[in-house]
Amino acid sequence: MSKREVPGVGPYGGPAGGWGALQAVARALKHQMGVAREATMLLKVNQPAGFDCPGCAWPDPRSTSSFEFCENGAKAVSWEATTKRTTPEFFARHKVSELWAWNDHALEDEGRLTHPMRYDAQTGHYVPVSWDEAFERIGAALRALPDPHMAEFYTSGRASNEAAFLYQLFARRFGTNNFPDCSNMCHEPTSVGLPEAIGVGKGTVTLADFDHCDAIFCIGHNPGTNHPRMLATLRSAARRGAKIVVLNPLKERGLERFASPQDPVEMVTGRSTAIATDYVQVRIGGDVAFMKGMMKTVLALHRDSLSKGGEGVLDRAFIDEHTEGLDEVIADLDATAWSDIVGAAGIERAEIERIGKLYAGSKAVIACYGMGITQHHSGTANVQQIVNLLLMRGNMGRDGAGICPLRGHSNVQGDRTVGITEVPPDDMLDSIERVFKFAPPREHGHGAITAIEAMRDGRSKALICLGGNLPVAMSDTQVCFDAMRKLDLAVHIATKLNRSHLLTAKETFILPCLGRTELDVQASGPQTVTVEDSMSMVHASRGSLPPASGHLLSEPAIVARMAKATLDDASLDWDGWVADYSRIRDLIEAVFPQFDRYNDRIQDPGGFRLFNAAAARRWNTPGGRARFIAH
Ligand SMILES: Nc1nc2c(c(=O)[nH]1)N[C@H]1C(S)=C(S)[C@@H](COP(=O)(O)OP(=O)(O)OC[C@H]3O[C@@H](n4cnc5c(=O)[nH]c(N)nc54)[C@H](O)[C@@H]3O)O[C@H]1N2
Ligand SMILES: Nc1nc2c(c(=O)[nH]1)N[C@H]1C(S)=C(S)[C@@H](COP(=O)(O)OP(=O)(O)OC[C@H]3O[C@@H](n4cnc5c(=O)[nH]c(N)nc54)[C@H](O)[C@@H]3O)O[C@H]1N2
Ligand SMILES: [Mo]
Repeated sequence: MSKREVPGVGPYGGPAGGWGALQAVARALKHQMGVAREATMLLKVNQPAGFDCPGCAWPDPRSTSSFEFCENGAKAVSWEATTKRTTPEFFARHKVSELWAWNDHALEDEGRLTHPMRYDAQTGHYVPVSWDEAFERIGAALRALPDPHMAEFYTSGRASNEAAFLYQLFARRFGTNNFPDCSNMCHEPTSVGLPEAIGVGKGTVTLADFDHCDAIFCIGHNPGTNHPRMLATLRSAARRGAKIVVLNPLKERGLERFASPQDPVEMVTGRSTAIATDYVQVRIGGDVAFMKGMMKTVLALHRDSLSKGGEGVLDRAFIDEHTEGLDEVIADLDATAWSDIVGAAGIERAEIERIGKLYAGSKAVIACYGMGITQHHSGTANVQQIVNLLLMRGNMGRDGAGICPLRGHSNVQGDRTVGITEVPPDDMLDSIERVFKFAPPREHGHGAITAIEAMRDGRSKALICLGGNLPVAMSDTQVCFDAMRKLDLAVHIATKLNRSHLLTAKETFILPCLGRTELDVQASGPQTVTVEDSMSMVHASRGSLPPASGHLLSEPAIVARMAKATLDDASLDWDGWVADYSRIRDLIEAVFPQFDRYNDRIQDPGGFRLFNAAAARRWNTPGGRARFIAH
């Protein structure tokens, strides 16, 4: 491979974190916010009485110290709490066709949207519109569709549980399960692969498990830029001597060395902590093969031990009581030649065996993974191979062990939990029917890809976006852009301007909403929302900044008013629910029993953990057992 020079990019020898990170934060803050605002703001991130950081979905330590934020969290907060504004005057100055030539960063960097806007095709500008008129026109356009399945309800993973729940209720009452979701582009192999294997589509570990494991596998994710608070967790695991094994084709600096900005000694002395004890530069797409080599090694060790009268290396008691399918996997391992494994993994046999032995010699192992695993053709196989590896040694559902998918957006997991899914399970629909006394649609709806296809082919004519930047986030952007331009109705509930908003339909609206950092006052007073992190912890989030503009509505309020303007069902008390979000939580609890005593339990600053059957070694699979699945 030849090296290509990239202007401004060179080798970096320092650790991740440290002063470099703090300087970057300082620059971002100066660029986006006044000086007084930022300091108080950052002290409230991920604090028991503050708001949930919109930066990522890594959980918060229970005993949150003076501050718990990171370089990227600070940037994400300042990006939302910026003092810059995208006003009606801005839209009067710039035609949509002119804005199209701006880059994506420049569009968002104009700052927070301040007024509801409607696209005016005559002039090519966005023009202000009153909330009443916007909702009336949106409702009329939705009602005019010949079939409810011609509307798509997209969710980006930042919406709170409360907003997302009202949103799915609105769409299902309207008559469709069309819920394309950012999760379709992100952890879909987790949502599909994990339930088949262990009966739940979520990770099984808690933050405390990281204190008890003796090895952590970091497979295809990059905490240095994407979930930097995880580096503090990895750092303390490294310091107590846990092995940290990285599988990644690229050397990611944050996985090599980290200087904690929260550690005075490291900051003053310039020292840092080594993170990875073993860094394996596996070939792109070579993970299934590499792990197969590890499993082959574990099996060989097991047989060797048995032949010498030992107990073996496989966790037989766990396997016998809790799993099925190991025989097929063993047959597959025996039938696979090392030369094929080495070729596909791009790693020498001796090195694979060394890591296999390290795994076999560890008592409690956590496997973390991200987009390097999921964003592949073989994503589901990748995820299930990680499960196979863990099950061999009973590394599931006990202290210090389990699987840890690193979710992306800060509430992408919560949104799914409260019903944002195009493939709704029957028991959820039954509950909705029981609680709300209407028959929700049963047929499966569109995910992100099928939604775009339907828009491209003219089968879908309306798109509502609860945040996000759908056509830009999807691959095949040109197809998505063309599809967006064929719509009758496009509605964007957003904090900032982005390219999606410039792909105008016959009727197009930008509806500006409050962000996480902002005070949300409704009829009953200031409101709290709730979110769920990567480890199934649900907790409260309350903003405190004055809203970016006096014209903003909250996401639950926007969804509710859209629903009211569209549906003809007086039994749904949209106004009452928005007046007091604890009533929305009561509804969530009524539909999803795992939210039992929801409003009580979020009084605890750390929140509560949703029951995770696999973590309790209860397997919601057809056979009632965790499944080895050969790949
Ligand atoms: N600052 C910032 N933070 C974010 C986001 C953001 O936009 N900005 N987005 C959030 C979201 S939505 C998400 S999903 C997460 C994503 O966070 P990550 O899951 O960390 O995703 P990537 O940045 O895509 O990193 C993928 C890693 O996998 C490696 N990789 C690539 N191919 C392979 C392979 O075949 N095998 C293995 N083993 N590794 C491979 C790459 O080298 C890279 O290190 O970040 C979240 N955090
Ligand atoms: N090329 C490329 N494409 C990718 C990825 C990649 O790494 N590379 N990653 C994929 C992944 S993992 C994901 S998860 C998707 C993400 O896809 P999306 O979630 O659709 O995209 P984002 O860029 O995160 O959305 C940013 C927009 O969300 C809006 N926003 C921000 N905060 C809020 C809020 O609090 N409320 C509301 N209503 N709106 C808000 C702002 O208007 C902002 O412009 O992209 C996928 N696509
Ligand atoms: Mo993501």
